[in-house]
Amino acid sequence: MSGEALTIALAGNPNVGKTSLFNELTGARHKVGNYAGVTVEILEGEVRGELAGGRRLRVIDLPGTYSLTPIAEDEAVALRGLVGRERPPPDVVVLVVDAANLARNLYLALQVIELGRPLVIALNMIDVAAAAGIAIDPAALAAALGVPVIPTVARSGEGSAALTQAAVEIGEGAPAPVALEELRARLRASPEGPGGEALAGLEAALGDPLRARALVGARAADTVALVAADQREAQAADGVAPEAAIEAAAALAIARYAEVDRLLAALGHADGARSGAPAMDRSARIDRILTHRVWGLAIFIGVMAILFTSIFAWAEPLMGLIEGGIAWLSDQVGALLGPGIFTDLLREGVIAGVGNVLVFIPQIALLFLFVGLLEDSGYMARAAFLIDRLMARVGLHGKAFVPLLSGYACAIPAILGTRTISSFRDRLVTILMIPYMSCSARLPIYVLLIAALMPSDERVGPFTVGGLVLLGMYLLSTASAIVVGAIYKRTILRSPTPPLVLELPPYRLPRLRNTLLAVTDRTMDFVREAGTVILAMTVILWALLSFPRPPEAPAEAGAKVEVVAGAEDAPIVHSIGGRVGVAMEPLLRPMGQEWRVGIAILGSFAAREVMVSTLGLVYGIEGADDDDRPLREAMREAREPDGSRRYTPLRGLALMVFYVYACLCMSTVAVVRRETRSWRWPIFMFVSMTTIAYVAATLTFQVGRLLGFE
Ligand SMILES: Nc1nc2c(ncn2[C@@H]2O[C@H](COP(=O)(O)OP(=O)(O)OP(=O)(O)O)[C@@H](O)[C@H]2O)c(=O)[nH]1
Ligand SMILES: [Mg+2]
Repeated sequence: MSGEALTIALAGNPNVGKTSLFNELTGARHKVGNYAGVTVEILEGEVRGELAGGRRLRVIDLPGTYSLTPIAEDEAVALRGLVGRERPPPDVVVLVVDAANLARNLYLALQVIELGRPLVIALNMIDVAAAAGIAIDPAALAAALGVPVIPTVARSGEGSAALTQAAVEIGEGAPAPVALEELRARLRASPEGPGGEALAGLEAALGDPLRARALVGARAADTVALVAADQREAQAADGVAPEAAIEAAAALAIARYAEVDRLLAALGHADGARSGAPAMDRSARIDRILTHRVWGLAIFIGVMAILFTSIFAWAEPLMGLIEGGIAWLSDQVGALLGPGIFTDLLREGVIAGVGNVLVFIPQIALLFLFVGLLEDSGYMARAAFLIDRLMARVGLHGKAFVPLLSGYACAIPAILGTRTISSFRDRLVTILMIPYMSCSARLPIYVLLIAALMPSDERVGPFTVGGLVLLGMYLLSTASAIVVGAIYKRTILRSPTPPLVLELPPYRLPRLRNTLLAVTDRTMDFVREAGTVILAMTVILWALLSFPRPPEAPAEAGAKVEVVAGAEDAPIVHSIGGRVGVAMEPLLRPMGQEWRVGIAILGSFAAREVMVSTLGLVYGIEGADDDDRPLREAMREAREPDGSRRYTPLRGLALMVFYVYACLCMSTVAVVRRETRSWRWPIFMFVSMTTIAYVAATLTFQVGRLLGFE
C-alpha cells in the first residue's frame, strides 16, 4: 500500500454524534452539543495511531443534514463536502446513524446510497437504543442495506477501531455486497405520471438510473451545480422542466419512505422504532414541566439566576487568590529590579494590565462550564423552545435562538451558527442581533463594576445583589437583541415568518470530561488573548499614559491643557493618553463618566477586555508605588477633591449599559463582513450599536439622577 491518504467523510442527520466520533478518531476537541446544528463548517483531521499498510487516514466532519436537498447553508456545506466540491470527494462516506431513531435516519441513508459513493454505516448511540429497549441487529441491517454496519458509542469510543477498519477496506475498493446491488435495483424503479416521465428522460440521457434520481432531486431543489459530477450531467438535469423535477422529487420521496418502511419491517421494527422510544417518553414527561408556558419560563429564569449568583459566589475565593498572586509578583519585580522606568513598565503596565484581566478567569471558566453542561444535557434546546413564542413575535423561529444563545460565549461562532437558518433575510436579522448578546468578554467589565461599586454580597432571598445585577445585564442584552430583531424584521429586512422546525433532543447526562476539556480550551483562548492582544495594547497604552512625564514636559504641556477639577495635579494628565482622555471628557459627562473611563473606552475598541486592563493601568500609574490594592478596591475608594465618590453605583450602571450595546469587537465586524459578503451590514451594525450605546448610557445616568439615585 502506498502512503497516500485515504479520506473518509462523516455524514448524517443532525445531533447523531458525528463530531463526537470525529473527536474520538482524531483526538480533536471540536464542539459537541445535544442539539441540532452544532457543526456548521467542514472540520478536518487525521486518525490517530498507525494504520495497517502505513496509510494515513484523513477524516472530515460534516454539518448534519436531514436530506440531500439542502434548504439552509449548513446543509449545503454538508452536501458540498459529501460530493466533493471545494475539495476532492471523500474515498468513503461514513454515514452516522442514530440507533434510537433508525426510521428517520434511514431516509438519508437511502439518498446516500443513491449517490453511489462507497459507504459504511456507523450505527451510533447503541447504548441509548439498548437502554430504551430498541434491539437492532447490525448484521441484519447490513444485510438489508448491503452496506457494512458497525455499532458504535461515539462518547466512549466503542467500535471506533472496527469502524476505521471497515472504512479502509471499503475505501480500498472492496466490492459492494450483493444486497446493495439489489437495493439499488429496487431504487431504480421509476414512479409513474409526468414526474416519472421526466425521470425516465433523464435516465435515458445519462444511462444511469441512480444518478438520474440524485440529479432530479437536485433540479427540484435548485442545487444541480452541487450534485452534478460534470458538464454533461449538469446540462441533462437543466433540461428537465422545474415543475416536472419537483413532481419527480416528490414521487421519489414517497418511494423512499416506502422503502424505509419495507426495511424496518424486514428488521422486525415495523412500528416500534417509529413511535416514541422510552428515552423520548421520559424526556417528554420532563418536558411537560420544563417547557410549560408558565413553569418552564419560571424555571428558566431561576436556572439563570442560580447560574449568575454562583458565578459570583464561587469565583470570589479564586479571584482573591489570583489577585494575591499578582500583587506578590509585582512586589517581587519591584524588589528585584529597584525603581526605574523598566520596573514601572513591568509593574504598572504588564503586570497590572494583564493581571487585571486574568483575575476574571474563574468567572469566565464557570460561565463556560454552566453553559456547556446545559448544552450537553439538551436543556438549551428547551430554552430555545420556550423563547420561541417570543421569537415568533419577532417573526423569527426558535432556530435563531440557538446561535443567539451561543452569543453569550462569543459572537463569532454564533454568527457562523446562523448558517442553519434557511432564509437569507432571517439569517441576516439574526446576525445583526447576535452582537447585542453579552459575550464573555463583557463579563470582566460587568464583574469589575459590580464588585467595585455595588453592594454585591448583600442577599435578596437566595440570590445576591451582584448575581441579580449581572442577570439584569444579560436580560437587558437578550431583550435588546429581540427588540432590535423585531424592528429589522418589520422594516429593512421584512420577510414572511417561517414555520418552526425545532427538534427537541432527548435529555442526556452531560459528559463532564468533555465539558471540562471544552472549558479548558475556551478559557485558554481567553488567556491567550490576554497574553497577546491585551498585552500589546497594554504596553502601548502604558507608554501613551506615561509620557511625557510632568518634569520633562515642556512648558506648553503644563501651560494649557484643558484640565478638569481635581485632575490638575495628577501627572498622568500630562501624558498623551491622559490629554486625549481629558479632551474627550465633555462627551462622556452626559453619561456620567470621567476621563479615566474615557481612556479605557478608547482602549476597548481593540478588544473589550482592554477596558479593564486600561483602568488597571491608569490606577497603577496614578497610585503610589507601594499601592497594590486590587483595582476594584481602588475604584471603590477613589474620591474627587471635594470628597465625593468618583464612581457611584449609578455611574457604574450607566457604564455597564454602554458596554451592553457598544460594538467593540473588530473580529465580529470582520466576520459579519465575510458572512454577508458586503461592507454595508458591518458598517451599519457598528454605527447603530455605538449610537445606541451612547444614548442608552446617557439616558440611564440622566434618568437615574432625576430619580434621585445620585
Ligand atoms: N449516549 C450517547 N450519547 C452520544 C453518543 N454519541 C454522541 N452522543 C451525544 O449526542 C450529542 C450530539 O453529539 P454531536 O457529536 O455534537 O453530534 P453531531 O452529529 O456532530 O451534531 P451536529 O453537528 O449538530 O449535526 C452530544 O450530547 C453527545 O454527547 C453515543 O454514542 N451515546
Ligand atoms: Mg457536529
